[in-house]
Amino acid sequence: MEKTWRWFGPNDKITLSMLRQIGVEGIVTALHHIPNGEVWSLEEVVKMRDFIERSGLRWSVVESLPVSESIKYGGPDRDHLIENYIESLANLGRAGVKTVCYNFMPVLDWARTTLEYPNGDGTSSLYFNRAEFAYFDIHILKRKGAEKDYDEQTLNRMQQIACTMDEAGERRLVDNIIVKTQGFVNGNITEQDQQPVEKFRRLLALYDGIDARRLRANMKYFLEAIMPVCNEWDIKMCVHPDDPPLQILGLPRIVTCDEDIKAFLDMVPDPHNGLTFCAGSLSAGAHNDVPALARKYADRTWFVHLRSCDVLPNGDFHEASHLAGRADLISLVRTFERVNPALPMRVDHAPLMLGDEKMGYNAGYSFHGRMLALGQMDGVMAVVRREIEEMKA
Ligand code: DNO
Repeated sequence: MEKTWRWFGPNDKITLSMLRQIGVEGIVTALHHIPNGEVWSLEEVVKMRDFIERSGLRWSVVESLPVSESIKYGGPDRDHLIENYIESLANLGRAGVKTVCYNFMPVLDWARTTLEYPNGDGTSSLYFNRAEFAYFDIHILKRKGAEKDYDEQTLNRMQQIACTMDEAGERRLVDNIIVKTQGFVNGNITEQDQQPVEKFRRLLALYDGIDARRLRANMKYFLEAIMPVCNEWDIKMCVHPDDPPLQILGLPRIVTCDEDIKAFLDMVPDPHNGLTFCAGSLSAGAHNDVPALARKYADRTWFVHLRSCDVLPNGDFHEASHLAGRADLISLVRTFERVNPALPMRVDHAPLMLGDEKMGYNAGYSFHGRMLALGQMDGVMAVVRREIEEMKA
């Protein structure tokens, strides 16, 4: 697989020359300075491409070209926003950037409750505590009917949390769940927002009456509209699975499991409609057999996120080492190296270690942690490629 790295543009503290030194081949990035919904002009795309190429790397994958909320819930301006999206895709195609990752998650891009959960060895990882999430939903957001979405055990744990919760703790939860994990991925809420919870409630309200069936129909409408430009420029669209792959906050989520993936691939059966195989997101759902999903969908996978989670009996999950956890990345590398050895892969979220915690990196995107993970995956890929060669000989 092609070794890529998510880089956040010229202001990223991790520079392209650092990435060359650690064996990165391709860059995954976006035009983060262009507001959601606006056209990515050819000039801006070429500027970014050339900046990357001057360092001896290539712009392999766009992550993400964000799908505006209104396209997802089917607002009155969706056709105009889809036109803009098509124009951005055409400009990417003209510039030779042909793999585009996006997601179709309403309101929230990804969710964690703790960003620095101590691992016991001095490093820390991202963590999703189901009971803390319930506290956010029920006590902070005060969503109507939220209690019925949680089992008794989670509600009991939540009561314990409520006994010791204070203002600072509530602020931390809001910050982790809807601010720090969102802003840097062009999400709906940024660090500048003064009233994040109010804004978040207004966003949730946009989905009143939108169930999974409607959301899926809107996804189909969007995909059918963009397939002609994807065919013209051979652009591979790859949807990112919902993270976590669960129903949350009363929102419909439609890329969470085997049936969902099958449904969206079948509803627009064009090879340009494909998947970002995010092993981390998928492994956070106890219902997903990740290696089996990889085998089943490798031929419609255009981009891979290598990351692994462990799910605890109480429903919490945390991000594991890239060589451990439920995702079984060794098995995944075997599958993808066989089916498509040119497939771009990047290591995804990794622990904070060796001073990463002082650097202010975007949540999940440490330097040392990701470098270690890339080294681990590089080793696995080298062994697997050797195995494949030996089998052919
Ligand atoms: C989080 C990422 C997501 C992902 C988008 C793709 O770290 O995995 O933000 O980039 O969902 O659209």
